[in-house]
Amino acid sequence: MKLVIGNKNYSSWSMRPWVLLRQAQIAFEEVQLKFDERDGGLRVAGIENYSAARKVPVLLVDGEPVWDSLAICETVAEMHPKKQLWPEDEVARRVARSICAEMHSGFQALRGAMPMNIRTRYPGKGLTPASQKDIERVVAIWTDCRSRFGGAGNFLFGRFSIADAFYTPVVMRFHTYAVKLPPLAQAYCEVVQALSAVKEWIEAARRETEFVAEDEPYAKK
Ligand SMILES: N[C@@H](CCC(=O)N[C@@H](CS)C(=O)NCC(=O)O)C(=O)O
Repeated sequence: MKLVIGNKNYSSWSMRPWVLLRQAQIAFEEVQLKFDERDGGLRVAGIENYSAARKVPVLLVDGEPVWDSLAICETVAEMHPKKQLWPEDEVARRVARSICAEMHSGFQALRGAMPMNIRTRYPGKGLTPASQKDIERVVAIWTDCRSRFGGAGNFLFGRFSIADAFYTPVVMRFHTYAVKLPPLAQAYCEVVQALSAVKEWIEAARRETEFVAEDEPYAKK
């Protein structure tokens, strides 16, 4: 399997399946392509060799592309049933799927106002009434999952699952913009940041030097 990703500092969609595969100890070859803004809009240099959709991430299974982070995580879960990447309990699994879908198709205000930018700190930036509403919804999701399904484990559904991988980029955003969180949400952020896969991604993101203007609304001009 090959996983095609973008810049580790900026590509929140790429981070989800990468963290999932690494944390679950599923072997894969990483292919990193970089964002290119030279012709005006943002594109991923070289992506046409991997996917007609021209976006990262892409998972290549025996050369066949699977694109879109949710489809990739579903595929990985199906290929590795013993890893239990979705919660085992049926009700928990339905909720886990719902919160991943909600993250996948929603939270536009949070995404727009607080783009993922791991190596930088912008405390207090990006807080608008709309992004605040998204933050409150994330906190409500985490609180509900931890209290109903967390059990003795530290993750949303006890053990690490696809749901945690999906919310990891949000944890990165909360850190960059120093979002004030209630204790349960703060504790969950710390658990996610302590994961070996997340630490590895963060270290690589910090070493990157490319500047992508589209993802840098708060950089000094
Ligand atoms: N829903 C897709 C979104 C993928 C996406 O928007 N990727 C961005 C980078 S994080 C991208 O490839 N942008 C390049 C472009 O739009 O040309 C997923 O979950 O994989």
